[in-house]
Amino acid sequence: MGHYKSNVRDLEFNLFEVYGLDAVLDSGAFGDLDRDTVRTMLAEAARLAEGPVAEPYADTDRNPPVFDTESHSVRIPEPFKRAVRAWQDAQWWRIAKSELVGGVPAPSMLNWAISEQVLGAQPAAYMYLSGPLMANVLVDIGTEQQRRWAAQAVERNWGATMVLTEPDAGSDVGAGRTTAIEQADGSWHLEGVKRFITSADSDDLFENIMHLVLARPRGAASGTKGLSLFIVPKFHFAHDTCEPGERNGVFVTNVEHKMGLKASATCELTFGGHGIPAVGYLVGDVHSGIVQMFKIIEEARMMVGTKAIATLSTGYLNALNYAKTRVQGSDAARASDKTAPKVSIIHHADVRRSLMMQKAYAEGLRSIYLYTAGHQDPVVARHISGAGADVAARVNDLLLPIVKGVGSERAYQYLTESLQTFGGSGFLQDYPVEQYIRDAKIDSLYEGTTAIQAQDFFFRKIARDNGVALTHLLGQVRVTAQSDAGGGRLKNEKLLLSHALEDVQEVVGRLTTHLLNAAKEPRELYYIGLNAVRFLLLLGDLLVAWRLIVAAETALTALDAGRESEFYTGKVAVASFFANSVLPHVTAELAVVSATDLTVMDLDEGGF
Ligand code: ST9
Ligand code: FAD
Repeated sequence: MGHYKSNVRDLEFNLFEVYGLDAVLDSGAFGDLDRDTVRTMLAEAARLAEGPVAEPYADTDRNPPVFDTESHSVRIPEPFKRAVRAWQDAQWWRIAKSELVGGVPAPSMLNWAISEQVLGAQPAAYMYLSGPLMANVLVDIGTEQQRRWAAQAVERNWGATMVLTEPDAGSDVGAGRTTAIEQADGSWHLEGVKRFITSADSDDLFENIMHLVLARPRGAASGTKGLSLFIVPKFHFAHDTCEPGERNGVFVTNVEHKMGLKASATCELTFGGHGIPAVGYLVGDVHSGIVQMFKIIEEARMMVGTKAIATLSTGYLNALNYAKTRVQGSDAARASDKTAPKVSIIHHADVRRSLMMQKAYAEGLRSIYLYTAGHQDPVVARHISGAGADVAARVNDLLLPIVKGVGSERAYQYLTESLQTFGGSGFLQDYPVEQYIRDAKIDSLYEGTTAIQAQDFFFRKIARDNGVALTHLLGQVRVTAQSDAGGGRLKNEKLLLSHALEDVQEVVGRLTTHLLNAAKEPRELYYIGLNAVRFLLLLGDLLVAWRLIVAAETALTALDAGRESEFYTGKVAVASFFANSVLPHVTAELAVVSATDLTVMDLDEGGF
């Protein structure tokens, strides 16, 4: 058995018992797909993820890909390549993709439920296998010819990258200096150096690689609005058959040495620096690079959040396993009795507290990413929250920074609790948790740091949306807080949820006032900057509590019907524990927001 522990039971619980996905499937919205088929798919994905895909996880960390300076290529260890191919051969990428690239109709929820498993077992494998995902986006944004290339790219097994970052353009993508020069035949030559590019070379995994690159045509405006998106292939290819030919002038010029996620090669990529032009093709024949790239970024942010949550889940399940078997000390209630039997550490109150927090975030955040995915299909969104297509899209946009920003921050924070459960053994490489922590740290950094997610959340997803999606979402939270589902047994939890909801709304009101005041006094924006991450995290806590309480309502119904008591009692207990021990902090966070002043903004740098 490898390191990865999936949680198919919880995935099924969410999909069918909480979200009632079978009702949508029964309506025929996704062809013949039915509940039994979905269950078989989840079980098969788990078998693969826990087995051959997870197998070389530690080995690839200790023996990561190596860069060959002479040939500008990356050599990937064979065991890892076998894991990648095992997942690739199962063809899970087809789920919920366009039929133009060989996809099959399915709910986005199912796609992400299956993806969670590879993202927990071997996240870098998912990233190397992004070719079909890129092709699926190209179907949306490409020209007719590029759509044909997209279909061929899948058929012919091409890899893909997303290429934005430069040494002086990280969060500030608009500062990018890579230049594009138009050629007489309509193609472009790119010149510049990009940094931190994931999978920019991948040994012999793929026939070719499509780099999707942001560059600035000569003379275009500064900032993100002046950027255009180009397809730059590793090998030139025949435009009708896609048969690869000569090497294009784009070369990997370095591979980074990293804290974690070492299986994923992070490359410096140089365009036109080796005497051969780096030929590119303008995507969609339009200069709309940042809008087009955000289609990919949205997909990637969902991936990063799900990866973090998947890692927390397997960290928790490994810790739980250990806590049941590690014997140390005796029951605190028998502390004075020196003859009391020794117990496993799960008997100790502090271990239980810690495990419950891990469970709460792992399961609450899973429910949130599935809810988000549910709003990526109008038919599913209507079923889950009554949202029409327009509101569903806005809710998805609103929740992406929660999945990505809160998912990554809480996963990293609570993976350290998973490690703590192992005591000193957790610090060793005998167990997977220390690697989980190293591999998950990147999730709060790439695809927009947490500060960027928090600003996106407030300025774009709330203020610019005029609060439409937030009102819909908080309306759903209010329905739960006010409903008598659970027959009064969740009364206290719902009262706490109600209070937290009011406090969150008060925070939104305060931040909005600062935004309005900023029209006259721009320094008012600092109040938002000082509180943006706090606000993102506290809204995340409200939503985790909400999803756990909804799960507890479902569990109580199942218990009343006399079903599977351990799983369901756990659901009720974790909702109660989280509401009681976390929701009161929302009030404290409101106090912090209210008391914010600009002292730290006025402080000279020397005072830090
Ligand atoms: C990275 C990769 O980190 C990590 C791992 C990837 C592994 C996969 C590799 C393989 C990929 C291959 C492809 C496969 C496809 C799928 C893959 C899945 C795995 N929503 O506010 P403004 C737009 S990559 C939508 O004025 P600034 C919008 O058009 C590096 N659109 O800001 C807007 O115009 P308007 C990731 C949005 O000051 C325009 O941008 N790097 C959104 O100009 C300008 O916006 C980052 O993520 C949105 N949320 O620019 C950079 N936001 O307003 C992080 C903006 O008129 N930095 N737009 O509509 C940021 O996000 C900055 O805030 C900024 C600022 C760049 C947007
Ligand atoms: P900076 O932007 O310099 O940020 C440094 C600090 O300042 C952060 O804490 C940040 O939150 C803060 N900060 C910056 N600006 C602001 C602001 N306006 N308000 C508040 N705080 C701010 N890029 C790609 O294009 N393609 C890839 O495939 C890719 N893969 C990657 C893989 C790895 C392993 C890594 C490490 C990076 C990858 N990246 C990739 C780049 C990644 O997206 C950037 O690292 C990220 O966007 C942050 O940019 P930066 O590192 O330059 O940090």
